[in-house]
Amino acid sequence: MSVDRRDFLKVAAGGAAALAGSAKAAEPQESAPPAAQNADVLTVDRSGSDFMVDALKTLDFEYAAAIPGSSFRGLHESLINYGGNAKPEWITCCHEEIASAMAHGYAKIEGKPMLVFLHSTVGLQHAAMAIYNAYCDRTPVFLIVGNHLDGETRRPGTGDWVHAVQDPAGLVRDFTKFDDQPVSLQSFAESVVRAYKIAMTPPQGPVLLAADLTLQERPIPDGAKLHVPKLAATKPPQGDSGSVREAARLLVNAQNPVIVADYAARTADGLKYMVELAEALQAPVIDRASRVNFPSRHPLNQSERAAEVMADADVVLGLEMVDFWGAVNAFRDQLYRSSRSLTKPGTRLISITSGDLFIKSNYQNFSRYQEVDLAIAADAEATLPSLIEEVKRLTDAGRRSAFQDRGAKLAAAHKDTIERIRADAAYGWDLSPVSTARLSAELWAQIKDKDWSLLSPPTSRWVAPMWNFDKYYQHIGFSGGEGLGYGAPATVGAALANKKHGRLSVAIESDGDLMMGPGSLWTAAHHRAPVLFVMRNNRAYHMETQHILRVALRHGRGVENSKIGTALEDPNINYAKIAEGLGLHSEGPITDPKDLAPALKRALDTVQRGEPALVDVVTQPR
Ligand SMILES: Cc1ncc(C[n+]2csc(CCOP(=O)(O)OP(=O)(O)O)c2C)c(N)n1
Ligand SMILES: [Mg+2]
Repeated sequence: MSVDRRDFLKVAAGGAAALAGSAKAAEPQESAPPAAQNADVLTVDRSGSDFMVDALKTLDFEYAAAIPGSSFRGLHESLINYGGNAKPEWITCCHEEIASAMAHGYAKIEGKPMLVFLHSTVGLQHAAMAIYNAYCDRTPVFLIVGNHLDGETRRPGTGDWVHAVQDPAGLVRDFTKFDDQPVSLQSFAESVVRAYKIAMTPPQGPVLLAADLTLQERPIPDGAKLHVPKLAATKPPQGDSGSVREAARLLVNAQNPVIVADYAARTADGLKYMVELAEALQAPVIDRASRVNFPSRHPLNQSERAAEVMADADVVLGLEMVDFWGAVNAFRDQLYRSSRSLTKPGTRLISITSGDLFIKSNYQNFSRYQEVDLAIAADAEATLPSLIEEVKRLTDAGRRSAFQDRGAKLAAAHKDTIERIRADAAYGWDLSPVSTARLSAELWAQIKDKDWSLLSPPTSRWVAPMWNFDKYYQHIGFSGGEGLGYGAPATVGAALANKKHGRLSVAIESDGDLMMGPGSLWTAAHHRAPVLFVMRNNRAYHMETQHILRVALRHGRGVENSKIGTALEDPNINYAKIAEGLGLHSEGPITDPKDLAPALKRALDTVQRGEPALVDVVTQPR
């Protein structure tokens, strides 16, 4: 049944002759109408996509994460050849959700967007959940989706028709800040700059441009006077002076002011101002940890005593709170759900948030409405310097001495709390599977003297209060939209951002989340993202196990079946093998805690040589 080589070559030669014939036909025919003349033009010196790359390059993107797709092949080719595959450099991904989540993680370290290229329709559909996460998490991501607007020039029998769409952005418009589908190159350049500006203005968020295929692939029109507008970043709004003075007056005169922060520190400056404000007032800070808002070991950090400090509060200052209501109320998830206020009657609430300047209706990520006494629609980080100045100006000697007494009590409470958590962490130290406290402590012991950065949420109580977070890049908060599949790709994007700063990137990943996008590990290996992934492998969608347990108990039906649909067992997943297959140094699965420290050491050595590594640790559920 084998193919005869000579016959095969004859057919191939016939094909080549046919091709040569078509090259001849490339000469434009005088008499042919203009459209038919153009149909056989084969080369172009500069296409629209070259200019698109020129426009994008003005914005200094470092990376573009993508999976190739013919709807943006022009842009892809211009980027790697005309643009030299630098600024931005192409990052090869294995799923559009991964590409978008990588950009999400990157922006939280670097403070600016990564580009993401998406194939028309299907690529954007894949990316949608990750875009939602970035939107909820107030993170700038710059997305470009290919599209083929002109039906006359779509290829039959290919993806051109099934992937073409009238309004690509419609799919994600509810959770992007801006979108456009420009039909001229000049308009494309203007939309690129506008989109960047909008993405970066607090509250930050994802933006999407559609790049029309014809616009990418046609030559730049003769004599086109194209201009890329310059970017003037929008200065975030500061609270008006009268309101800031009023807020300072309330805080200085309060007996027990409390500061609660969610997205307050956007940059290193924000963290510095938070410390200055808290120290000026000697007020407790509850860090809701969407960003590193406050040093974890600062004596005024009372995040682990949130309910206690709220109970004493007479003034609460909420900074960039997405869920202010959730911070001042306790909620019980019972058959009939109930809540109670954590604060006493008469407690005054002040809110400073850019969230008051931007809201969309469909998705309900804005949380329950919280009534407040003073609402300042402004960026908290930009407002803090004037608030600090006012607080200092209004503080007389009498208040200062009261503040010192308050601070001393808070410092003692902080110390007691941390000691209690440390004692709790010792329970089950030698258990197998490994206790999550032991995992956290072993990792901390090996990184604490380095310039480290945790590229996963500080979720566990064994991490947030036990590690010494005092730099804004030491964790990247949460996913925002709680859409699983975010963890590992966000880690990779953030690790790429950390790489040039020489920071040691580590992350604690959960198994259910990793299984949604393990391909991100290959991207880490391929692009030499030096990062340590530590698997907190509890072999379950454990949070969901807890939900089923709750409902089963409510129904009085016992707990035996609660693993059905929630356990990731039989077969157990071997993450070390997955990682090895994707090109990473890997260790594990580790079930005996005494094997953990040496495995972490070997993996960290690899990371410090510039390669990613994964340690698979089988753990207790929580
Ligand atoms: C896309 C998506 N699907 C389903 C869920 C519901 N969900 C929330 S937590 C969770 C389990 C997560 O498992 P894992 O990442 O292993 O963490 P664990 O709860 O075991 O600590 C699931 C399925 C979700 N948040 N996102
Ligand atoms: Mg799990």
